[in-house]
Amino acid sequence: MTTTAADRSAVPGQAPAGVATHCPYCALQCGMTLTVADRTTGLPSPRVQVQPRASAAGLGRLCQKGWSAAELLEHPERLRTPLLREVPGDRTSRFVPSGWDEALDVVAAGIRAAQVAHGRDAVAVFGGGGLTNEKAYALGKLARVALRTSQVDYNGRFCMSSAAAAANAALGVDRGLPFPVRDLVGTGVLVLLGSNPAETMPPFMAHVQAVQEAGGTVVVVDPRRTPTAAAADVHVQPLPGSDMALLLGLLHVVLRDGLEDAAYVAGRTRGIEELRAAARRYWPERVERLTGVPAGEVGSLARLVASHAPVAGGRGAVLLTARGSEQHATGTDTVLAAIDLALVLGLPGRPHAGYGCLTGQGNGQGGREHGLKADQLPGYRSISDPAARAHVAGVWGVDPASLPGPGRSAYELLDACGRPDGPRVLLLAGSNPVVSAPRAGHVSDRLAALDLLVVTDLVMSETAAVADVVLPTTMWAEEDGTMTTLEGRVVRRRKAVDAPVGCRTDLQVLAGLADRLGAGTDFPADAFPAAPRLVFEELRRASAGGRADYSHVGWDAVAADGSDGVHWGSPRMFVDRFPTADGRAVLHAVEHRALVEDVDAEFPWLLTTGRVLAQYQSGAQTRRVPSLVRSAPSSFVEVHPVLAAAHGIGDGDLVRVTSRHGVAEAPARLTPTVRTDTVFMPFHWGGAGRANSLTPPALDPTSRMPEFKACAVRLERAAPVRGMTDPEETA
Ligand SMILES: Nc1nc2c(c(=O)[nH]1)N[C@H]1C(S)=C(S)[C@@H](COP(=O)(O)OP(=O)(O)OC[C@H]3O[C@@H](n4cnc5c(=O)[nH]c(N)nc54)[C@H](O)[C@@H]3O)O[C@H]1N2
Ligand SMILES: Nc1nc2c(c(=O)[nH]1)N[C@H]1C(S)=C(S)[C@@H](COP(=O)(O)OP(=O)(O)OC[C@H]3O[C@@H](n4cnc5c(=O)[nH]c(N)nc54)[C@H](O)[C@@H]3O)O[C@H]1N2
Ligand code: SF4
Ligand SMILES: [Mo]
Repeated sequence: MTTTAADRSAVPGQAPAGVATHCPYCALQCGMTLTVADRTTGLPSPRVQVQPRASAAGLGRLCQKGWSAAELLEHPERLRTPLLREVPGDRTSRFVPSGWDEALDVVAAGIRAAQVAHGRDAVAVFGGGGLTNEKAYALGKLARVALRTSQVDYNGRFCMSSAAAAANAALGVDRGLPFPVRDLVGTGVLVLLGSNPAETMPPFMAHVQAVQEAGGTVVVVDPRRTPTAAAADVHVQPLPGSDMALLLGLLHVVLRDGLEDAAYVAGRTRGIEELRAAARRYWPERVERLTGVPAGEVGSLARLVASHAPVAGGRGAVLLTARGSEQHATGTDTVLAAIDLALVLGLPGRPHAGYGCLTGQGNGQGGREHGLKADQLPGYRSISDPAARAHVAGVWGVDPASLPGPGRSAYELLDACGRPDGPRVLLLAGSNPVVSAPRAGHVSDRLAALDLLVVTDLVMSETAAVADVVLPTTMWAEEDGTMTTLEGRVVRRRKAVDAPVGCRTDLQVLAGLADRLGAGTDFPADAFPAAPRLVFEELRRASAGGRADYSHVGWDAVAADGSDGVHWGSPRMFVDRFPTADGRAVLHAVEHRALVEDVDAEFPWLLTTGRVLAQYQSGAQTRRVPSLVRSAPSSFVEVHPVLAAAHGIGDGDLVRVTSRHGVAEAPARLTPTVRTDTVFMPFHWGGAGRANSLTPPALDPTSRMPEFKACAVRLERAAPVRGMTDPEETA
């Protein structure tokens, strides 16, 4: 392990001045200072105290999740020892504690047996966008070098893959915000397409408010009147899954009325003629039929946004997408349409203007840059590109020909588990797909069909609970590393306290595994260091010259006192050119597509899903924090009173929601803020209230993003079954 100032000050029982780090949860990565209470003078709880610390994106604020993050460190349900099944191979038998050597030997033996019998791809790796850059890099490398499997992907596929695919195709690079977040202040109009930062990134609302205070207009496009929509100046409320038609309608009006930036379009883009032809077919009345947004609103929104474009003498317009518009089987084309609109109005590369995607997980950006995605190598390189393979193989000290090719995307990988041609062993770290994957009932069945499921986690997540081997890992305040924020800023995570004795860092776990797998293969014996700094230095070399190039980002610069991190690439991109072959951005003539599984007489309503403020993702962490559970104790179904009355459903009644893929039950929350034809469920809970029991497996053809945000359902009032309890519901 490397020793840093923070390490040295983290002596148990000694109170350091404070360790500068960042929140473990979302992509805003709000700054925090941790102080460790001196236990010799009593037992303050929690032992680690959190204080907000100024950072560019978080502005010295924290949300409820950040404030309470340290409560999990000493939680009684923290995993503190490796666990094996009492009867090996029998997942109905109970977990028994084991030593680390024994557990890692079992995993290595399982891997070897599967690969000997079924080939290299019989072992798969599934990671997460909450892992540090170093962990993401090492996990991707383990897959390619030690396991030599093509079967590796991660939950970022469920998150920003549509925005990533679109940005790469249109702009030549994929960085959530290609401009600093502070650029927002001063913009004339900010359009949030399917984003609810009031609940998902509360401190970000300070930036939104600053736009309004400087005289700018904020527009929210969301089927629900969320707290964000309520704070906006304009709320547009389309049907779930119809954003692309809405954007094509805006393009129609802009191009029809000659509001585009003709010089920018001519000088900096390609493809305007095809786009013009496509947009011509989306006149506002047609768009009204497809989206439910009145034709007049389509016209006025187009004129509002265009009036703030630089070509109209405006101060700038910013279009941001998030999961509401992206998590669809049409997600990539929807984002392409948003980028089309930004380009036609001449926004990207201009001050207070442009297109961006609000990333999600703590390291949602970095997670996809270092080779954890099925088709990518470090530096955001394509695994199919011979030059990229040669460069990375050189850094790894292996033969380029030994590197596998592209593998399956996240859902396809989970769906293939246990099938004759699919993975037999799955190593999973940083995700809880039993709760968070689409068609989760089916995904659980596939996991059950594996020969060996190995889960590394902090707590007994719903996925860990069905594993053969569970490995306990350290938490954010117990380790060093780097994370990359929504604006591409690489920031330092610092160790403040020692982990419980039985826990190991993910890097130590990977090093232990690689050690056991190394015999008889050609990768160097010291290829998997457990020290984050060494991994970071290697990651910089592996990324050098790639699309996401970290070679200029120094570990010490990121860690310098008072540093707010270092951007990879330039903070504001596209000023003079786009990183495409000819320097121009590419316009895409996209076409509206109906839902893959649309509503019909049997399933007449649309379910959309998302988040609440006090729970995070699959809830594995936040459902264990008492103050958060008090704020958000269980799953629910948001229903408009009109729709509820038609079904005889009252507020608080248990509702049964049925889709073509499963059933879920949760109490009704009656509210006029949701469309009358749409219901909403948060996805943070397992058990009966699991939203993903319902979601369809339809995937975007390009990004392989699942259709999380539009699912045909029917509703009924469920008679509460007497004595029905659901241990997972509040676990
Ligand atoms: N509290 C909390 N914060 C989080 C997280 C969390 O789990 N909890 N997770 C983090 C992560 S990983 C992510 S990815 C981000 C996500 O952040 P957001 O994208 O803001 O979150 P969501 O709630 O998934 O979706 C946003 C909105 O999309 C709307 N929506 C649904 N369908 C559609 C549609 O078809 N079109 C449009 N325009 N809108 C639609 C929903 O009503 C919802 O209000 O949040 C991050 N922050
Ligand atoms: N219906 C529906 N489903 C969705 C979404 C939606 O909007 N609607 N959103 C999707 C999105 S955007 C996302 S990002 C996914 C997220 O869904 P998941 O991938 O399930 O995300 P988390 O709950 O963050 O899972 C992280 C797991 O890793 C553990 N963990 C945390 N830190 C570490 C670490 O450092 N090392 C290890 N080994 N483990 C760690 C946590 O305890 C937790 O069990 O859900 C997707 N699913
Ligand atoms: S907004 Fe995100 S990073 Fe900031 S405190 Fe909340 S969860 Fe943490
Ligand atoms: Mo996400």
